[in-house]
Amino acid sequence: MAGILKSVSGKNKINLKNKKFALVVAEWNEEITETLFNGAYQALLELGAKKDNIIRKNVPGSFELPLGAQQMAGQKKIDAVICIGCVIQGDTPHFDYICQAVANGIMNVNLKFNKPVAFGVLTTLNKKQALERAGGRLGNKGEEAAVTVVKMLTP
Ligand code: DLZ
Repeated sequence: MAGILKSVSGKNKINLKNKKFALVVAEWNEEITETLFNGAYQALLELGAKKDNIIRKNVPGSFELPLGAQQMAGQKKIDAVICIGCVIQGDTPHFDYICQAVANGIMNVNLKFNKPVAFGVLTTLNKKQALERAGGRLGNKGEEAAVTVVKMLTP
């Protein structure tokens, strides 16, 4: 077990065999979000989750992540949700509206359902910054989001 995954090993490690996860993945900037998805998915498997207990739901863009997360978190069988997205700044204030709405929306889902819902959403100034955080020199933020929900499930 490497890197950040080590932070959930040790005597407090939770058994994930019967835990069910939903990954909600935005299709915008797909090259990036697929890498984040793979990071999160592999991390869950390495931490002990079963393939059959991980479901994926695609949404068009990051703005749709809170609704997708709500649809998943509202299901009794789902223990935790990981939202995956990538918003890259453009020439207009659109970026700020999307990022703020997505962050607030995802936080609301956490609190509404009392379940971990991770913010695995890159909000970057350019594509280079996004690539650095999607398997590049700054790691994979999808993997970190998976570790976050596992830590939150740990009693
Ligand atoms: C419209 C839009 C733009 C310009 N940029 C992004 C982006 O960088 N990342 C992302 O995830 N989604 C983007 N979107 C799409 C919005 O999230 C949303 O899907 C649309 O505004 C429709 O609600």
